[in-house]
Amino acid sequence: MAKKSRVVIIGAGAVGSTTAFTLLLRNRMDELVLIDANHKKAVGDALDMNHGMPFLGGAKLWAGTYEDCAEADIIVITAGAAQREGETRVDLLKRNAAIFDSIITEVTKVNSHGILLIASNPVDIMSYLSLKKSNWPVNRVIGSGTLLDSARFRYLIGEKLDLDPRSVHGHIVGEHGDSELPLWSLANVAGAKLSLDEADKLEIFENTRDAAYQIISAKGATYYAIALALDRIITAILRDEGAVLNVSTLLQDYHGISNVFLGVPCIVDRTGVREVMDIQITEEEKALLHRSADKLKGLIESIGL
Ligand code: 6V0
Repeated sequence: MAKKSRVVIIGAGAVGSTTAFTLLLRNRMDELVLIDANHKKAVGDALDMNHGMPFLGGAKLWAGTYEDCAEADIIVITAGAAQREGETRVDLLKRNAAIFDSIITEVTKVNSHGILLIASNPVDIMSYLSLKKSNWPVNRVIGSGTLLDSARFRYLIGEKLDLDPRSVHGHIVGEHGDSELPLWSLANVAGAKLSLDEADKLEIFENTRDAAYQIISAKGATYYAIALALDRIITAILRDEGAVLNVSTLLQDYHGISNVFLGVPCIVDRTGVREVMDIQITEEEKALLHRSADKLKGLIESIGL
């Protein structure tokens, strides 16, 4: 009998439970496990979603424990404190670093073959911490990176040009956060440059970069689009797609940047990040990418990682 595919989500809060529901709706795996420090919440979510099983695709779902990570193909970490209104992602760092330390210890006690997919913020640093703590190969520790930001960017460009965002190609790279940058030099529709002036570009980028602040100020948290972005990465892994996605990975000699996780276009398949794409960027974009890398390196150093 073929091995069952299993995804474990650690942190059944807004992001974790919405991701679980998205995966179930799209019938992505055979088994889905929810783990949360608040076990009662995970039990409640599992019950609620299980009651929809007659309308879904046949996956098994339960609220579990770390023992369930042993058979997991992908362990998604969405645990931690959510960004508070006015709080930068970086302010979250110290609160989430301690939580991660214990989660990675528990996961690696029982699993050494899976893929860690990190979404908790600041995601690039949490991914770096997960790599160091797990000691797993670099390709198997992935951050959601700037995939969500790139989706927001494509949506906003599409809105401005009255085009379907799926027809818009565009990349946000760097930190998932304030120092991220748009690669305007690569943005296109069917290979054609975008007809946007500098004011349009600035407005689109600022609304992309500040989207999380806008949503958090309106309703306290963001979870639908990130759940879809996580679903996209999970699908690329489980189906061995070789999809190009802007995930966060440990860069080595990437436009002169090493030893830091940043969101850049990567090829994602069953092995995790199979390859970092070798893309041409302008000198100005390179300088901004270095600035983003330097910011994250400074933070990593400041907490003694
Ligand atoms: P939430 O709704 O507060 O959920 C967090 C969950 O984690 C709660 O259910 C907690 O009980 C649980 N938790 C806390 N500590 C532990 C632990 N040690 N073990 C297991 N579970 C634990 O937060 P929300 O779901 O809104 O956000 C979760 C994380 O995702 C935050 O760090 C957000 O900043 C981050 N996001 C990342 C995005 C991205 O693009 N990468 C996008 C949106 C949110």
